[in-house]
Amino acid sequence: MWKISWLLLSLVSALLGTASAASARAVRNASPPVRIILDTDMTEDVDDVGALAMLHALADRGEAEILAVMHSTGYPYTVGAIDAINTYYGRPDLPIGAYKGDVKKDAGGNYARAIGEKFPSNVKTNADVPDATTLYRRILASQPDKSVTIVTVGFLVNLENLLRSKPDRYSKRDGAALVAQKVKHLVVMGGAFPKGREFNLVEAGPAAAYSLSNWPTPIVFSGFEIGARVFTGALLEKNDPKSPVREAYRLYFGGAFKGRESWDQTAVLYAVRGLHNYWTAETEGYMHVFPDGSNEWRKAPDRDHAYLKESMPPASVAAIIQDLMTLPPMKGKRSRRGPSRAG
Ligand SMILES: [Ca+2]
Repeated sequence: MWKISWLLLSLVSALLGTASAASARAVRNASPPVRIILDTDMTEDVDDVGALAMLHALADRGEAEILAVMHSTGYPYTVGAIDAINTYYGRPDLPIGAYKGDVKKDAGGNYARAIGEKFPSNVKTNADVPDATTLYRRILASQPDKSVTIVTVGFLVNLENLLRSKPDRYSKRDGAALVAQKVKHLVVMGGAFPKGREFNLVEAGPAAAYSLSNWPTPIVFSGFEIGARVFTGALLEKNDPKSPVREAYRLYFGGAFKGRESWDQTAVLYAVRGLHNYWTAETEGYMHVFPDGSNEWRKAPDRDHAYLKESMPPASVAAIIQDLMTLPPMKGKRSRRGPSRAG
C-alpha cells in the first residue's frame, strides 16, 4: 500500500511539475526528530524502564533524537541500568547525568542495581557519570535555540538545580535564562487533575514547587489519571531474554509478567508525537503547586501550562505503547551486522 502510494505520488509529481514535487518532498520528509532529554527516577517503579525502551524505539524510527538521560534520585546504581538499556539499543555512548544529592538515595527498589550489574554497560555507579546539572548545561548550550524537549518522569530535583545554576564554561547565562533560550517545552509526568497529591511531586515537594513555578517555557502535564488506566508490560514475556527491559519487568514482579500502569510512557509518547489523536488538552489556566508538592489546576491566571485529557480509549493507547516497548532494537542490529558484512 505504501509503495503504491509512493508510485502514485511520484507520478503526480512528474506530471504536475515542481509544485507537486515540493509537496511530495514535504510528505516524504516527516517532521524532524524531536530532540529529547529524558529525566527519570528509574529506581522504585518500573514504568521508567518502559518509557526509556519506547523512547529508543521512537529514536530508531527517526521520530526522536535522544540527547541525554538524567537520573533524579540519589540512589547511585540506577545509572548502570540506564546505560545497560542504552547499550542494548545500540546507544552505549548516550550521555547520562545523575542527581548526586540525598533525595531517595537509599530507595533502591528491586531491579535497577541488578540490571546494571548483569547486562553489558560501562557505567555502574554515579561516580562514572557527570552531575545532571553540569550535563544539562553542556547539552543545552550545544543545541539550537528553543529546540529541546525535556520530559521528566520522576522527581524535579535536577530541574530545580538546573534553574538555580550559575553561568559556567558552557554558557554565560544562568540556568533559567539558558532554559528559556534552548528549551522548547517541558513535559511532566506529575500531578493529578484537576487536583491531588501525586508521587513524583509530593516525594520531592519543594523541588516540584520551585521548578514548576519558575520554569520559563510552556509545560504540559500527563497527570496520574492518564497513565493509571493504560496497562502495558505483560507482552515483554515474549521478548528476547537478553533484553534488560524484559528482565527489569520480570524482576519487578518477582519473576512474573503483568500488565501495569504506564504513567511515564504516556509522557514520552506525548513528548514525541504530541496530542495526535490520543488526547486532548486543557489549556486555560495554570498548574498551582503547593510547597508540599500537592497540586491543583486553577482557571486563572492563564499561563502556558496544559494537561492531557483522555480521548482515545486507554486500551488503544496501551497497544501503541506496548508495541513500542517490545520492538527489538534496530540500531544495535545494524551496527552488529555492519562489520561482519564488510568482513
Ligand atoms: Ca518514574
